[in-house]
Amino acid sequence: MSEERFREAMEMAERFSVPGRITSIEENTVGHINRTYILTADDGRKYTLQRINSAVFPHPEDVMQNIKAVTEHLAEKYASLPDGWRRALSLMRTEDGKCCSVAGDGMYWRMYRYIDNVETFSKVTDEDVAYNHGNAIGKFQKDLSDLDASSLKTVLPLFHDMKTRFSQLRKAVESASEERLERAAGELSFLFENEERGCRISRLYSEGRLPARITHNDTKVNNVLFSPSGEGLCVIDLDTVMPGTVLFDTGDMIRTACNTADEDEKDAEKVAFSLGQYRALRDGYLEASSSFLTDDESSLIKESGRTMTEIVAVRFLTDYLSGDVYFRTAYPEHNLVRARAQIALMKSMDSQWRDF
Ligand code: GN1
Ligand code: MG
Repeated sequence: MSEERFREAMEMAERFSVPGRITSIEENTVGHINRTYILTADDGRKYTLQRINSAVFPHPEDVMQNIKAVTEHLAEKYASLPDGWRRALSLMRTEDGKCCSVAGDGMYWRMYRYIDNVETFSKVTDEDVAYNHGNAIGKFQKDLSDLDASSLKTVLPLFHDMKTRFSQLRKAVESASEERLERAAGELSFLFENEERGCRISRLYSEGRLPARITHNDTKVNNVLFSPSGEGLCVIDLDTVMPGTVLFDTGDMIRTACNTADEDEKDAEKVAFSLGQYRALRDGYLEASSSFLTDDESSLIKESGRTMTEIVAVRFLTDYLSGDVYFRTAYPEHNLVRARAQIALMKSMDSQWRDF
């Protein structure tokens, strides 16, 4: 980490009220959007400090309002459990009692209590992990089902609207370099062939034919903290919590928990959709959610996995064609590799579609 980043993070950390003195700061680069630091204080306590990416979230105050509402609701629910504080993120307050602090450059920063002694996964190769992932997402939705969805802000309008994502892809095609267009030609034609089918779920939602509930919208497996015994303990990364259809969440968990390779696997042949993990994930999810799901919602779970894999492929490819302006990348072809891996996953789903 650069000296400048260290100093900036330390200055922001000091604005939050914590019992000890911060003695170490490490950068965590797992997420694609925000800047994240893990802090340790001299009393051994740890914290997560984050700078919200305002290019992605133009209204960080709305993001924070949603996160405050959701974390407080969950904290109240889990208050009587001995490990209740480990089951929901908790926001630290600034010296003047606020949930975030605005830096001199206008960027919003927030701090969470760090939940330690947990396991996280970037890919899943085990059915028990898949079951527990599904169960954690179902429980998250269920525990928020008594909070009024309309009380939350729509922080990113049309975030999972496939039609919108395809129009962004078309725009990116218009302004892309010849070289990138050429490299992405095969992926582009596959995605355009699958446009109509991919639009189905978001169309049903926008027409009001699927209920609006509180959804997470980024349920990938590395956004779940698992206890050492394997239980899905806490769902993190709450930036995109807002009203949506539960199918956005089922889809994204299927996309990540049933892929036996990493999201950015370079060798597309290694990407495979695991039916066993799918069944386990679905069972874990339904165990927690079947009491509130409608028949329409349940019957579209399988399709949601394909749809959310497609939407992420469209978004990675759009970013590749736009010159990598949205997702953090580690090398020039990273977004293309990511899009290819998602398409390989869709193809693996299709080859087993009748067996789901
Ligand atoms: C981004 O921030 P991170 O890495 O958890 C993205 C998600 C994508 C995901 C793909 C706000 O999530 O929508 O599904 O990358 N978040 C935003 O890995 O765009
Ligand atoms: Mg996220």
